[in-house]
Amino acid sequence: MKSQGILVGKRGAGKTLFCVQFAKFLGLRELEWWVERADGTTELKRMSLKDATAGLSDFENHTQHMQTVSLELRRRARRLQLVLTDTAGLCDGIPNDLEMRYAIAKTLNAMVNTETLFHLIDVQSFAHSPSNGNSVQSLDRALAAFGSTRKDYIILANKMDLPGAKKGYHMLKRAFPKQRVIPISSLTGMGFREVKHYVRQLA
Ligand SMILES: Nc1nc2c(ncn2[C@@H]2O[C@H](COP(=O)(O)OP(=O)(O)OP(=O)(O)O)[C@@H](O)[C@H]2O)c(=O)[nH]1
Ligand SMILES: [Mg+2]
Repeated sequence: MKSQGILVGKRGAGKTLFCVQFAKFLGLRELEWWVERADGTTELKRMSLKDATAGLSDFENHTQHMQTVSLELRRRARRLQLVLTDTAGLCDGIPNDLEMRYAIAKTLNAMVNTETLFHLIDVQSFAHSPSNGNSVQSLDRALAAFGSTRKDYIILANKMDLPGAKKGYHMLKRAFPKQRVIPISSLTGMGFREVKHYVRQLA
C-alpha cells in the first residue's frame, strides 16, 4: 500500500534533516531524492545518508527544490510505502529572490494536491516568539488551519533536544489544542517511533 505525504514548515524548522534521519531510522543506507527543478524537469540524486546530512550543518543551506524520497515500512506481513516530499521552507510575505518565490509557489501547489501534511515546527524558536497575532506564529497558524482541511495532518514539534524546547512544546500544545502533536528531535531521533506508528496507520 502506498501513501503520499508532504513536509511543510518555516525555513530552518528541520524538514530536510527529518527526512534524512527518518529514512535512516527506517533502515535506509542510501537516499534517492527525486528533485524537481525549476524548469519542470526531475533529476534523480543518489547520496549516502552521511553526505545528505553533511550539508545541513550549515544553517544557510535552504532547500530550493521539492525533493521526494520513497520510504518503506512494514505492518505485519504487509509492505507500506510512504512517498515523502521535502519542500522549500515557507516565510511570511513574498521573498525578493525569484527562485525562492517559485519554490514557495511549488510548495503551496503541492500542499493542495497532497492528502497528508506533516507540519514541522521548531519548538525552540516557537518558545521565543511573542504569543499573539505575531507574524512568526501566524504562518504556523495558517498552516494548521489549512492542515485541518486535509485527510491527515500532524504537527511534528521539532528540536526537542535544545534548551527551552519543553517550554516551546507546551506553548505549541496550547496554541493548537485540537491538533495531534508529536514531540521529536530530528537530530537525536527522539519521537521517531511514534511518527512511524502514525505513518503505519495512514495506508
Ligand atoms: N539541535 C537540533 N538541530 C536541528 C534539528 N533539526 C534540524 N536541526 C538543524 O536546523 C538547521 C536547519 O535544518 P534543515 O533540516 O535544513 O531545515 P529545513 O526546514 O529543511 O530548512 P529549509 O530547507 O530552509 O526550509 C540545520 O542546521 C539542522 O542541523 C533538531 O531536531 N535539533
Ligand atoms: Mg530543507
